[in-house]
Amino acid sequence: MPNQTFSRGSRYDLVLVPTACRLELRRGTQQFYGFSERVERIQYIGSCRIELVWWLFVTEEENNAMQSKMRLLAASVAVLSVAMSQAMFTNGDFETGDLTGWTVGLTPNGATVVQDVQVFETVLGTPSNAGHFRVGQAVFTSGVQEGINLTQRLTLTGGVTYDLYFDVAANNTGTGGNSSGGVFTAIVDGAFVGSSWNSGSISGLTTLRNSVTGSFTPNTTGLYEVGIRITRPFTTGASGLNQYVDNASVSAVPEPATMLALGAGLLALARRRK
Ligand SMILES: [Ca+2]
Repeated sequence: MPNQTFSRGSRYDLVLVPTACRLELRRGTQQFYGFSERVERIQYIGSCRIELVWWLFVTEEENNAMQSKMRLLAASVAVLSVAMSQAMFTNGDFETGDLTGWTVGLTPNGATVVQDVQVFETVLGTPSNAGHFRVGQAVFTSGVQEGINLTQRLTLTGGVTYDLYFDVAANNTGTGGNSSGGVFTAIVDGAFVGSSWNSGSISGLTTLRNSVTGSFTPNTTGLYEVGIRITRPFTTGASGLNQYVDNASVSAVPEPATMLALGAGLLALARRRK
C-alpha cells in the first residue's frame, strides 16, 4: 500500500483508546495503529505511570505485510504513553446505592442521625443516588461546627497536586426555616484544603445547591484520608434537614497538560514525515 504514507501538511489526530491501552493516529476515516517500539524513560505523575516510548504507526494492511515494508511506510514518533492507575474515589457517584468505599467519621462533638444513600437532585435536573446525612452537634455547644468527615483512604504521590470536587446540597423538607443548612469543606487528613461552602440559613421546603473544590499537594507518597467535612453549629434535632453529597472526584493536575503537549508534539512530528 505505497500511498499510505504520512503527508506533509495533513492533519492527523492522536486518539488514546483507554479501554484497549492503545494509541491510534487518525486521518479522516483512515486509522493508523500504534506499536510501541521501545521505552526510553519512565516517570510517575500522580499514580499515573508515564512512559516515553517510540511508536510505529501503521495501517491494518501494513500490519499484515512484511516487517521491512512496514518500516518503510510507517513513521516512528516519540509519544508519552499513560498507564491509567490514577487515584480515585471508590463509588464517588454513590451509584452502588449505598456507602460502599466511604467511611463516616464524627468530629469530636459531631453526630449524624442519617447516613445512607438516596436519589436526590444534588445537581438540579439530574436526580441520582447521593450520600445522605443529617448532621450537627451531639451536645449543644454555642457556635461550634460539628458533624461528620466522609472520607476514603487514597494513595497519593508526593509533589503532585490533586484537585478535589464534590456536588453538595442542603435540603429542608420541613415547613419551618433553620439557621444552618450545613457547611461543606474538602479535607485531607482532617485539614481543610479548600474554601467552605456555607449554605447559611435555609427556609422551609427549600433546597440550596453548590459544589465544593479543594487542592492538595502531599510532600511524600503515601496513604491519605481524603474527603469532605459536613457540619452545623446546632444539634441534629431538626428532622427535615438533610445534607447530600454526589459526584466526588480526585484528579492529578498535571495530567491533562501533559497529554495536550504530547499530542501537539506528535502532530508536528508527523507533519514533517513523508
Ligand atoms: Ca450519583
